[in-house]
Amino acid sequence: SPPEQPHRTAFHFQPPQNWMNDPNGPMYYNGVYHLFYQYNPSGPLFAEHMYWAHSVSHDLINWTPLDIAIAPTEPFDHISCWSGSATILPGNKPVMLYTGIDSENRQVQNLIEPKNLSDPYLREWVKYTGNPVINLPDGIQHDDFRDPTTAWLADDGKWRIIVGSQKDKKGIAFLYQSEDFVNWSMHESPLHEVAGTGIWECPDFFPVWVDSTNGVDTSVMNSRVKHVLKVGLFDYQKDYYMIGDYNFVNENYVPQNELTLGTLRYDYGKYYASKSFFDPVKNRRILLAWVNESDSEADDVAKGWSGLHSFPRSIWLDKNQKQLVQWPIKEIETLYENEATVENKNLEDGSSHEILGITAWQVDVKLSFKLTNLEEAEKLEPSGVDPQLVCSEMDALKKGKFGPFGLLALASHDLTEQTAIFFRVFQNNGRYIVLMCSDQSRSSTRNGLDKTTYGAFVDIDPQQDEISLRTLIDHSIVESFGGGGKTCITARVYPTLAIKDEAHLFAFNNGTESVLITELSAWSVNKARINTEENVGRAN
Ligand code: DQQ
Repeated sequence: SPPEQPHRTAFHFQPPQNWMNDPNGPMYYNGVYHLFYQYNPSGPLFAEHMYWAHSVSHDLINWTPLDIAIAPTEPFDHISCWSGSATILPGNKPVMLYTGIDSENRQVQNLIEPKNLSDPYLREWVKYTGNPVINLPDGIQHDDFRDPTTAWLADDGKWRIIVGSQKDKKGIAFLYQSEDFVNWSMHESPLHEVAGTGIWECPDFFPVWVDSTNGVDTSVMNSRVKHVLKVGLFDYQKDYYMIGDYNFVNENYVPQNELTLGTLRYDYGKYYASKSFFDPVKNRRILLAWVNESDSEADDVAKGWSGLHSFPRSIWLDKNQKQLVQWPIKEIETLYENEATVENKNLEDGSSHEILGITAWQVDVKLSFKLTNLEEAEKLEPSGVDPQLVCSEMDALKKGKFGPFGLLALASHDLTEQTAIFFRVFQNNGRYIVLMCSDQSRSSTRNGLDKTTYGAFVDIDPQQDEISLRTLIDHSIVESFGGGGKTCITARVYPTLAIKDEAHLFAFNNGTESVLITELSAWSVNKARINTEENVGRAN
């Protein structure tokens, strides 16, 4: 029988085996969600020759694997087929742009289209014979030009895309225009560039409503939207974003926040190469990302696989218009089994409350904390403070006044193993500062794992609002959403004791001030059918 795989997941997307990284070309087309992904069919590590694997779904939860969609076969993608994006052209015609590494080792942009639009699963994809449609620009290094976005169409009839690049460590989003999707010309100035940030990977550019949590189709441009530019910083393996105003007439993008390493990230844990798409069925924008392993390459070889995707999230602009908000898509509820609830439970100094009646290693838990006596909070001057550093110096065992309080996920019965997701509340000049941490330092008795602690501030006022936390726990991934999705932290953990029935879930308070859990709900999450063999037939 095959070896036990306690760290494969139950409801997070992954292939049956081998290496996976970026989500590619997600789209909804004629009743079906499509997800492609960077895949090495020959093993569990990243390789020189990358492919696009392909899965389809009717609900974004259960996925059916199909044949490889793009393989390195032609001079324009001879070495590798890297990331790219889908665009639905007028007449309901999906196409993809992706990066090929050509036979001379240059990164170029290629076009593909479905072979047969009447195949409901779009199994076969045909490479345009005139590829590449975009060549490496002059003065750019051969390996610094990749990851075309979904295109947007303006009133002047021209499509636009951006492509990630760099020159002398200046990160660049090159802007291209086309009237026919085949002939592309570079606009004289990039959409945006920031010195010192290194190459920008997997850029994403999309509108968000200023007054609604609904999604916006990528080509919408009017005074009710702002535009998000997300870039993956290769040097840091982190996704950063800006919110700003875009005017297609002069191709001007003015972010209201400049990209700095301190802020604004989609997720302050492990979360990279994300891509969003507009879901016209439920009128929302959905965000997917690659979450890589925290164990070693030798571990990945032993497991035979590497890489997960985050659980799909809806993404929208916060009502303060200063940041985005993310929340797991509601389809997760179709996997809910039994519910456990707690109401008005006071957690005194040093106490914990075990959440019973659920499967603690496969669970979705939401809770809210109410704090009183806030004037007693410790002082913290936040400017110049690195929240991640505060979280690692003041870990889950370090007593404070308000906090640490939160959840102990994937905990062994004696808490030898635990992943602590918690808050601390400080004050400074009459305002309160909420810190959110995900502490992996005790997540496994095993050595040789990356157990970095993550942390970020949550922009909420604990005097007005309760402090909420939602965490999705799935064997080796812990995705946490603080303040209703204002601050997100994803971690990978490899417990050895806290697996299966031996995994426990607690709410805890290690601060001297007591905190009140006003409400808590937790649901066991059933296993989804994700790329499993028994699911293959379902597409036929
Ligand atoms: N992964 C792809 C590239 C992209 C990078 C290669 C981001 O296209 O820049 O697998 O993780």
